Amino acid sequence: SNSKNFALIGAAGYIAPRHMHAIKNLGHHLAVAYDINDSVGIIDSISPQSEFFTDFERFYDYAHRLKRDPATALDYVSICSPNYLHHPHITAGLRLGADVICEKPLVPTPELLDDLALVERETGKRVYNILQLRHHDAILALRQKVAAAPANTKFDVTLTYITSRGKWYLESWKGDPRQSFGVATNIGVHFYDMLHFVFGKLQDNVVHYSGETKAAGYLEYERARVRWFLSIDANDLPDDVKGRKTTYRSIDINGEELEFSEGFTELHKVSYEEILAGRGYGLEDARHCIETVNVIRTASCVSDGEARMHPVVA
Ligand code: NAD
Ligand code: HP7
Repeated sequence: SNSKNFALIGAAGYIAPRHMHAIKNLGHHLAVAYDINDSVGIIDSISPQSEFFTDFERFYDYAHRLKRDPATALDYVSICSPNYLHHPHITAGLRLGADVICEKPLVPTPELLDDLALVERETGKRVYNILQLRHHDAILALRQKVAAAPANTKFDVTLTYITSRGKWYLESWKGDPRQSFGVATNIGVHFYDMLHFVFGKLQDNVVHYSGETKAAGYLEYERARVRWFLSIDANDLPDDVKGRKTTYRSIDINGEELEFSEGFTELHKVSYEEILAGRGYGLEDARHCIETVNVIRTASCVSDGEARMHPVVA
């Protein structure tokens, strides 16, 4: 049948239910879930028959047993664990003989991406990355508009990406740079990938500010000059948004504003659909944004011409 068998790693977290729903709604089977935390009762409302383990060893042993029968063997391992565990969880999935679907950021450095390419060759299995902004209607329309514009024009872009978070964020693994790789990598990676997808190759990358809750800089692509600002601090929400909404994702192109805060909840399903149809985004698709965050993480902050600085930091 066309129904595929899935395992899910990091099943108790915030984003895991979107993966469970995508698997279920596309007619597939979540055979086994694993998380070190046992608050996974949500499984009952989506996939009540799934096996569940809190120890990696028991999960891995069970997953190996499933291989004995082609009807139960895992086709995919999906990964929703903290960022620093993606690499070991991806290699575990590949070595189990499954293709892997992993959350962003796939890995923090190009070197780790090269290592995954090696394990892909060793195992003959593939890694796919969730890069869901590439499936967002507003972004797809923008990409077409840019492709249709004269090739020698560069767009002037101001990107403001505010997803406010409470105190818990800095207390959690997301606030620990060793586990999340910092806010620009954890959250910025979405729009660096989107900018590359829309505007082509990166040519210049300058960081103006970098802190625990916000970052800003300048990126120049083949088709755009981009001043960007990213924050998880609710105080940075524009005045007309404060108290009304907690997220504000805006891209201003040559003075024309495109608000793309809405339309995110169904994008995991589309991502799964595309992967299962053989049109998923793999290691080489992820390379560009991983190179970008790797540079941003290690760059020292500089001051710059006002024209290249986001209005919030200029
Ligand atoms: P979360 O903290 O809510 O969930 C992470 C889960 O992983 C937790 O349940 C935790 O117990 C579990 N975990 C920790 N160590 C583990 C281990 N050794 N083995 C198995 N499970 C372990 O975080 P989240 O927000 O769900 O993020 C999970 C992943 O998804 C991250 O990579 C994050 O960057 C990504 N994410 C992506 C989006 C998106 O828009 N695409 C949104 C949110 C999160
Ligand atoms: N929320 C939670 O309850 N728990 C969380 O762990 C996160 C959010 P949005 P998403 O914070 O790590 C974005 O701002 O789009 C609440 C990034 N994705 O729309 O779902 C939150 O307080 C993602 O890569 O967040 O996720 C809001 O009430 C990053 O890992 C609500 O959920 C994640 O933040 C919706 O919050 C993070 C994108 O920007 C596309």
